[in-house]
Amino acid sequence: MKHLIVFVIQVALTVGQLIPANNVQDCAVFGKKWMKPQPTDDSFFLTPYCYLLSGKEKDGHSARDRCAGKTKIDASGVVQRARLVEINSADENEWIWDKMSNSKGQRYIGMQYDDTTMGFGWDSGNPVSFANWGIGQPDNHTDERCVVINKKDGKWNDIPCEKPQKFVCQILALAPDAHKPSYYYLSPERATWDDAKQDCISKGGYLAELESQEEHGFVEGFISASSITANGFWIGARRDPTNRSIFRWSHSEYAISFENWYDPTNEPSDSGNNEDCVQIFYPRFDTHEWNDAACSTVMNYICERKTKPFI
Ligand SMILES: *[C@@H]1O[C@H](CO)[C@@H](O)[C@H](O)[C@H]1NC(C)=O
Ligand SMILES: *[C@@H]1O[C@H](CO)[C@@H](O)[C@H](O)[C@H]1NC(C)=O
Ligand SMILES: [Ca+2]
Ligand SMILES: [Ca+2]
Repeated sequence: MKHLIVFVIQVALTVGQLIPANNVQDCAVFGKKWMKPQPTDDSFFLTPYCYLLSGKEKDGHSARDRCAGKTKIDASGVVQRARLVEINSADENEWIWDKMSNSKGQRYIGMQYDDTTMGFGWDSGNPVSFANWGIGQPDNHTDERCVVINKKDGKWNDIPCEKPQKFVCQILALAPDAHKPSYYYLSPERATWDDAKQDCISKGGYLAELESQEEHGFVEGFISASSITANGFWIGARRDPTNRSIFRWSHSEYAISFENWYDPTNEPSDSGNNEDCVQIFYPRFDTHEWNDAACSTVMNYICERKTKPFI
């Protein structure tokens, strides 16, 4: 009987870890039309953003400006700025498309043609990790540099930016604490992913959650400047045991949205169906990109915290 109780408690804790951290603000703070995915939605997914489906039509550039004009100053004085939506997963696409069923027309998203890269890119500069073009698109049919999501099928199409359309904005909706600058710690010692996670917690932090190109770049600089010679650094991403194709940050419990895989055609490779944890490769491959590796591997790690620098 005693064993049974212990077993039940362990199951409860495991499930508890999969519940998203409740640090997304009520989207109503941005205005009454802002919304976020609800667990009751057919296409619920985890996201740190609130979304707005515009009522008005604007040309592509004005739509971008309209989103960027929607700002909010959080409690720590950081200005949050909305943007045309950046769609990073099939789940996010599905949810937005589903919300579009209540109104007419296709809608601009935050993607346009970039002459430098000669391809379509996100306004943020984030890598395009997900795309959902309709058949034969983008076709540049009549000088088409802006991108819409279709109402009919949720697919994307390039269209002329001059065309007035409705649009979708998004804004980061993490509680103010999430916008405080982070401090990082590169461990000189090596540990399994679980022990590394525990050590970060004991230091008042958590295994690093690298959530943007900007944050990643900062940490890469930190690694390059350090004298630690390591084969890799654990970070806080790990496969969700209920769906191993999803990686979650262990502290915030969000599914990762920014990702930075080493050779994305091969990684994450899940070799031996046993690669649940994520490392930054360094310096063996002279890169700071990500690889999935067995969590029992012993390596260096990176902790992050908001309160004060690690000493
Ligand atoms: C798209 O079409 C316009 C003219 O219709 C042309 O000037 C432009 O170079 C084309 N862009 C690409 C990427 O082919
Ligand atoms: C797991 O997640 C992926 C990516 O979101 C999704 O495509 C797939 O259907 C999910 N699988 C299950 C069994 O839920
Ligand atoms: Ca087109
Ligand atoms: Ca791998």
